[in-house]
Amino acid sequence: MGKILNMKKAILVGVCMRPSDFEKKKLSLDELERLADTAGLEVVGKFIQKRQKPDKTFFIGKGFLAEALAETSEENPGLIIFDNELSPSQGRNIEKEFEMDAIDRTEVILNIFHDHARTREAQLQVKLAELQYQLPRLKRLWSHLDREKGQAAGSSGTGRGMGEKQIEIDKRLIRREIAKVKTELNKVFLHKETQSKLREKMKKVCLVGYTNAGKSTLFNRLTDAGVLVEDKLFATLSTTTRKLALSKGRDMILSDTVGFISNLPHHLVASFRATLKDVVDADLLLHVIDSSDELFPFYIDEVQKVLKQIKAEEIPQLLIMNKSDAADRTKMMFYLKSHENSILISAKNGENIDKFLQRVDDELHSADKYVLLIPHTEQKAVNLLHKLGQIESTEYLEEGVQITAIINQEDLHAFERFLRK
Ligand SMILES: Nc1nc2c(ncn2[C@@H]2O[C@H](COP(=O)(O)OP(=O)(O)OP(=O)(O)O)[C@@H](O)[C@H]2O)c(=O)[nH]1
Ligand SMILES: [Mg+2]
Repeated sequence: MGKILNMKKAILVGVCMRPSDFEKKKLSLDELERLADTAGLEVVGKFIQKRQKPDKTFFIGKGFLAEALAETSEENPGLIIFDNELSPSQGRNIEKEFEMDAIDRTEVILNIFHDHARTREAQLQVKLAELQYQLPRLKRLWSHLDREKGQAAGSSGTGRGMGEKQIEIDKRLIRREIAKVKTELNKVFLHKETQSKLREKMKKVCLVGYTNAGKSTLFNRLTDAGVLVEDKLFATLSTTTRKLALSKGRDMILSDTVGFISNLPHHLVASFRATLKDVVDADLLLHVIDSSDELFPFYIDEVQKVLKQIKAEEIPQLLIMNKSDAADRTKMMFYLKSHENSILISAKNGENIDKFLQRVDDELHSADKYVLLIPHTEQKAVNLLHKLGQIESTEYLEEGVQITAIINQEDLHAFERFLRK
């Protein structure tokens, strides 16, 4: 992961394989530029080649890349960053041919994660992802040994290069390290499991969304956690959880968590199992969206894709259209009308926050609403219901009192026999 650190200037390149995807590809390169910027790099050129399929050796056309480099030669870039995923051998071929370092989007993201990991949990998760990314790419570091010393042995057909042996030793070391980190992470995971068992009775709510949507800003407005907020990608990497009082004495557990991004490397998703556990276990997801970005529907889809990947797509969602202060109001009104489960807020200036909390409360407890018929002889049960539940309506009928009330799951057993079918 050291390549980025020594470089300052980079060019970004991407291959677009379907003409209809060209606009999307441009967006993706803009995002890659933001990622590079967050990683401390200066982007001096962006180039997209349209071609039907990737070049086997270099991924991108050799002539195209040579031209891109010639065009930016005055800036003297030291790094080529690919928006598409490079195979280890393609990376090696480019570095050899152009005598320049070449990395892909995944490596940039891993670098940012590395720099932003502040908690032990995040650090372990990033380390696991890095090791898994390095494993198939080790050859890059050692191929020079094959060229220098191994060739004679290699040409006999049976012998193997020094580099190759070294790679195997290194691979074994890395595998051992991976196992160690996984054991550590499992401990974190088990600890979380115990913690969440203790909190089982309370409803769990999790903020999810694209990176930079404003999840942590909203979290801070609702709690006193003081989570770091930054106009940078991936400011948050580990989960912070707080108890939060809703109306009428009901509580919920709210978690702020890592943001998502398009084409999230799958190693990262797998490595972030401990952090993403809060998402998977939630009763309700608050999907925070930057509605000041006119492309927000695209980002919504990207987040849904990741939720599907981690098997959280069935959990009920509220779409929190954030940054209302900077959004196009007319457009938003139209969107809100056609999406019932959405609400417009500003985490920054507090607009609509009370209404939003009411919606969360309703959403969480709508499933806990019951109609009961309590005989007039059971006044004690009525009293208990007033104490434990939240009464919505009362009607006096001949056979008893008919009450509509919200009752917590753990109190339900006391009223089971009065439930109306
Ligand atoms: N105008 C405006 N800006 C906001 C609002 N909410 C958040 N922001 C800004 O958006 C940027 C990102 O905010 P964060 O809260 O760090 O976003 P996040 O979703 O937690 O981002 P990651 O942790 O990187 O995934 C910051 O510069 C915030 O000040 C809002 O309601 N209006
Ligand atoms: Mg955050």
